[in-house]
Amino acid sequence: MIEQIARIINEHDRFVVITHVNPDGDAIGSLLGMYLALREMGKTAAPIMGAELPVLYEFLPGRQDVQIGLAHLEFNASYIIALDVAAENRIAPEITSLRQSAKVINIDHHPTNPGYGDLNYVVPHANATSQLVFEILHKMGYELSVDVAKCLYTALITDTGCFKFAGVTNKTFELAARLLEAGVDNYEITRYLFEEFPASRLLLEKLMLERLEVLLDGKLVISCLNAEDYDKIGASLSEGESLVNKLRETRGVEVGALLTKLSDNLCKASLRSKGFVDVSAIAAELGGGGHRRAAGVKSSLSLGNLKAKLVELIGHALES
Ligand SMILES: [Mn+2]
Repeated sequence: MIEQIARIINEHDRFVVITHVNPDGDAIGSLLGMYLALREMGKTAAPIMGAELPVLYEFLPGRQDVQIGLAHLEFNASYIIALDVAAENRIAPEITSLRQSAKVINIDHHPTNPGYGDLNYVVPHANATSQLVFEILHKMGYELSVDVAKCLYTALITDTGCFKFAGVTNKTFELAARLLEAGVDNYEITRYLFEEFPASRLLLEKLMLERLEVLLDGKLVISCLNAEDYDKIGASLSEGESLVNKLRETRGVEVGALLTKLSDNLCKASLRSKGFVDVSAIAAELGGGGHRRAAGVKSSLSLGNLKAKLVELIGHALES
């Protein structure tokens, strides 16, 4: 499949590149990396998102070309390249109509991806979608620029937690080495991503820690935030994205869960596990999805009910 996708991209022009709603570093890095590489190859391409780029990623090259929605798209795309999008309902509603006029190339590493594209390159053991973007570009004979490498490296270190998470192998470091060889400055990227948080994020973290509860014999750490907290602090929702990781950093903890009440009838839960609990299965039971050790769900349950349900499901998973 990779050969076929590489050939199709080589032989065609006019690509729209998209990713999932609430994009993380892998989503945005893969999106901008693929977009910039297509442009460098002389192709017509546009990176399209459903909402503004999160502030955290404003250091990335290509960000100024991101279009919000379809109003300013100036060409008819022949292919839509969907990156890191686990399911079609993870595409922003503002841009789903693209699908009517163009074929979809689905490039992803979520194990739950059903292969909704016309062409699918889904590799669950890949560390990040950006690894698959790199492989395809390499197959195409594309020579890596420092700008594209920066984007792909950002994606890689985000999805591996700076090479801390499960699934990191010698291959991960080989890819990292290729990207650094292309001219990426590791500290420049890690500083932007992990040492330049706005003060508002620290205040969110403080609230999260104040409210945390240790349950299930110390194996679950759970906390809650709500939309009013974000408003009061002046933080955007994207600033809370990786806070949940903090909740699993303690000895004996197997699952960290951060619940956020987004509105009166919508809550979300971010789940992280450390050893054996498959949080993507727990999220799937409630209508969400993700990876074994990192998953999430949006739910119309009240915060209290969602929390009770999660504690129950995690309790079962810990017993089995
Ligand atoms: Mn990813």
